[in-house]
Amino acid sequence: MARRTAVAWAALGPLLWGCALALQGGMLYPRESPSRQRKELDGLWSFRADFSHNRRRGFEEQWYRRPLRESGPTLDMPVPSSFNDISQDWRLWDFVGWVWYEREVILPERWTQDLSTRVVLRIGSAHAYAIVWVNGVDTLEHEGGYLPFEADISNLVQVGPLSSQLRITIAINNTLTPTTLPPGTIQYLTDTSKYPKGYFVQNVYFDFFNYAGLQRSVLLYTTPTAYIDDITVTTSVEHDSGLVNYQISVKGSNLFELEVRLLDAENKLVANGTGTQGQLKVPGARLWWPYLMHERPAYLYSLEVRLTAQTSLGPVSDFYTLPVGIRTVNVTKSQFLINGKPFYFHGVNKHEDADIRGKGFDWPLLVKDFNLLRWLGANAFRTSHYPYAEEVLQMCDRYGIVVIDECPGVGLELPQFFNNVSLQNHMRVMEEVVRRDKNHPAVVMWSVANEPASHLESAGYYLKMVIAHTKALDPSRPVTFVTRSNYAADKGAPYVDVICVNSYYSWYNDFGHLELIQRQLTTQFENWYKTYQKPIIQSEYGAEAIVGFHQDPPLMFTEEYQKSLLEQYHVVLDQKRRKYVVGELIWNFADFMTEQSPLRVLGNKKGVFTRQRQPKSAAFLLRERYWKIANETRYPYSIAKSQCLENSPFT
Ligand code: GCB
Repeated sequence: MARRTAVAWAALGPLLWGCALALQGGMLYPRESPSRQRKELDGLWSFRADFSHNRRRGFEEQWYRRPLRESGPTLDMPVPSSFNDISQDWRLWDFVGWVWYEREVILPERWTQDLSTRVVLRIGSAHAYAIVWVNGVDTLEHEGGYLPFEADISNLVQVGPLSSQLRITIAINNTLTPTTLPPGTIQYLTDTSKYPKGYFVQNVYFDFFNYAGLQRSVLLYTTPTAYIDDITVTTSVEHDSGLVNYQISVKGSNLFELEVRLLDAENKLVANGTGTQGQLKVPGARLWWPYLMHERPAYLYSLEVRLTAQTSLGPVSDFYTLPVGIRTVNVTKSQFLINGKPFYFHGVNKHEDADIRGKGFDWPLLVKDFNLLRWLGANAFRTSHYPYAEEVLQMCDRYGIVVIDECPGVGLELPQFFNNVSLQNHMRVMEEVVRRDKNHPAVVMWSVANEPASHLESAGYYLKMVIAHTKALDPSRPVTFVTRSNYAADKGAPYVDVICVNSYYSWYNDFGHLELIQRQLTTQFENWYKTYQKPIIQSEYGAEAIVGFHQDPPLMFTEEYQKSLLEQYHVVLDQKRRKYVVGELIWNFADFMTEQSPLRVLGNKKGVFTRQRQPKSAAFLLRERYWKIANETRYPYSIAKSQCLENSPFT
């Protein structure tokens, strides 16, 4: 029965995409091509936080109208980075309200003179609400951090001889409200014996520091005025052929031709087509396999799209190349299948934060993290608790690291967060996530939320709607949310494809009683499976360890306790993974910053690596385990390799 369901799903894959809800406008990653140029605006920006009483002085004095330095003092602020940890001004650490960024840019002459060039300003993310002015003109607004937004600014830059000088001003507000994602509340403290007049704090309902600012790259790029706006690719496998279904949207012309070529990794043409949609057949296709699941993981083809279009200024051409991995994803009652083979997630949960850059995107950190993931033998992670930078997903595609892509639906703890405005917003955010990440073979499942109050009736309806919407947007991937509710109370679980459950036995309950874990975890799995008969992922488990703290027999917060707790979980995971448990994701890959609280010592210390990416004892335990599991689950099966625990195993 289970097998039949999986096969039916696979067969429907290509058809289903045709029925997917149409998304308005594309959000293709800005790549250079013969018709497209990029200009990165990373580096130092001018910066000012608006400390005025109502935080609105910047608007009252219209700081965007002239260079920021003319309206008051500015700080140097690196982009990308969070602003919180950069300055010695302590007020910036947990500043709430509007901050202002500004950068002056000189554009290449062709961009401003050639009217068949379209100039786009793209902001990788601005947490949490942003307003953008170009040369003082209100150009763009966006709600929500962690996702890109952009505007065509051609008509602002193609206006005269001096137009090559550009001033970009971005005001960003990090206030979270009951309807933002994640939600938050502002609390005014009115007891004047304790607090000055107008004193307020921002309450968040999640366990990571609310870093803010321009945390990903800002860039300008060009396309011709008629251009490839979006490409959607889904893949399936028929016998030994790979099928690549594509759909392309073009803007700026109705008179155009599209040529599509699929090249293998050696640049050899393997299939081609024309028009806005079609199917490319690749006989003997090499599949995209996860890291360690197969000897040759992460094979990528390139889909080259060439547009030739008529415009009022004459003919133009546009080129875009999209990496494509051919793979299938299916879920049965007890298995998660990639390319028809059972896949076991042995991986981590991450955060994007590290050091003084906060959540600022950083190439050395990215590469280090991927080296550590491979060292660990991790084949997967969840983007807890928000979508990560696009460059992260590109690395996952290339390295074969499987991703559960989570939206910023974290901290949905209070009943008032499940209202209609929030729901509409949540659905819009899922549209943005799917629009951005739909073509990554590494992304195998969407997660719409982390630990919402899913025992509430209102949450049940809310989750049902968000999940249904996400499935309508992308029928090719399973959808989940991560729960910590009791199996009998959870109102959202009926709608997910995979049960993702978090538990912290012998950490948040029965402190120190490691001997209870096996009993409690076994009960947890059995109850969930009995009730839903769906595959289960242990989506979080772990314990805090402060690096260098030791005690034997183990006590909480020591490296020994963290290790022993993991070992207890592993006993049960080993029993259940042969049945219906399809994954384990440790909480957390690395220590990370949180708000200050008596429960946190300079942040959350559940990392198996420190915030500086050095291993704790638990990292070695996990490494041995993950390589062992990899050896057992590899396809096609080959004898365990002794070199697995060497430095460059299995490439
Ligand atoms: C959780 C949350 C995660 C926290 C973690 C903890 O359940 O999903 O965001 O950081 O527990 O360490 O408490």
